[in-house]
Amino acid sequence: MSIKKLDQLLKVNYERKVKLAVVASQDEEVLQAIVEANELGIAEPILIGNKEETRAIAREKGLKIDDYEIIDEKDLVKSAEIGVKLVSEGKADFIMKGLVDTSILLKAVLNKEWGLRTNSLLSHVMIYEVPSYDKLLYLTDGGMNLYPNLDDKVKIIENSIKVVKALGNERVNVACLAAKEKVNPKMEATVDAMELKKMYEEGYFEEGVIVDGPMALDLAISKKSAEIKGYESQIAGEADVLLVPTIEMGNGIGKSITYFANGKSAGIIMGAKAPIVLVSRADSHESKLYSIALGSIISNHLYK
Ligand code: COD
Repeated sequence: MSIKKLDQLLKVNYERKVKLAVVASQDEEVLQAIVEANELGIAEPILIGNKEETRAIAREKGLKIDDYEIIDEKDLVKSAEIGVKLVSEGKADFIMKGLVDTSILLKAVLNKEWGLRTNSLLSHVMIYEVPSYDKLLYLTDGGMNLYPNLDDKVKIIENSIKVVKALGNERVNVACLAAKEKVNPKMEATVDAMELKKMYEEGYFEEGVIVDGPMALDLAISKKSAEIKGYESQIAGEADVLLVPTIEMGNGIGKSITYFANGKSAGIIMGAKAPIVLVSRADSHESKLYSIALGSIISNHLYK
């Protein structure tokens, strides 16, 4: 099944109910999303955090968590370590951030002794459903890597391809974004995009993937704009992946989709030994649930 809308993530026939380690579970919105995900057969939680507070929130909100395993740990750094170790020891399939700073969780994930590093780069992929675009958009990396170089961008693209393919798509159109479509040596984004396109033309990326650029955002998502500007590309107006050159561009596009265009979203960190669900406090409850479902699909597909 190919996922074209985010609510389809909730209707997938999950092969197995994967185990989700939740770091710092004392968060109302996170608990709500987890309970719902569990009821839908998407993931079975193991909670790590302040047991008393977690139970109190659940009682107050009428959430049934009596059957859940809860590891009592009030210290946030230690909670992150326990969560990461549960995954590295194979006792959990993926991990989610609760009421803890992103950097605390990511530093635990990156720990050289017991973390979840691989030879790849960890990178963030955010999926957006936008009313004015008839495909899902995979924005990367607006969440983790600050100023990726060319090698990093190759790995960021590879991580995003895994997500697009896990959602049942064989073709992946990757648009390497910049501020313009002509290469300007003073604009690193344009130079890197040209190199990435060259790598694609030389057959570097896997089958079904097209990488093109540099292009501005309008050319990636609007055929009309490409026609008016006489921009020729097999993927103009039909991008799946939007590769951004900096975290600021990614963050700006993502927030614009959410706040100006009423977009829905789901996000995940790829490139580690297991998917990492990193939701922001401001994300809607729906978005948190979609992100858990995305993590579960990826666990089912890529980390069986
Ligand atoms: N993938 C694999 N290894 C990495 C990565 C990565 N993406 N980033 C760093 N590492 C490794 C480095 O090779 C090094 O060995 C170690 O981790 C520490 O690297 P530093 O010193 O560059 O990184 P830190 O510890 O200062 O911070 C790493 C973070 C992931 C926390 C940092 O990249 C970060 O703060 N990213 C932005 C998160 C953020 O604020 N997002 C905003 C929107 S939510």
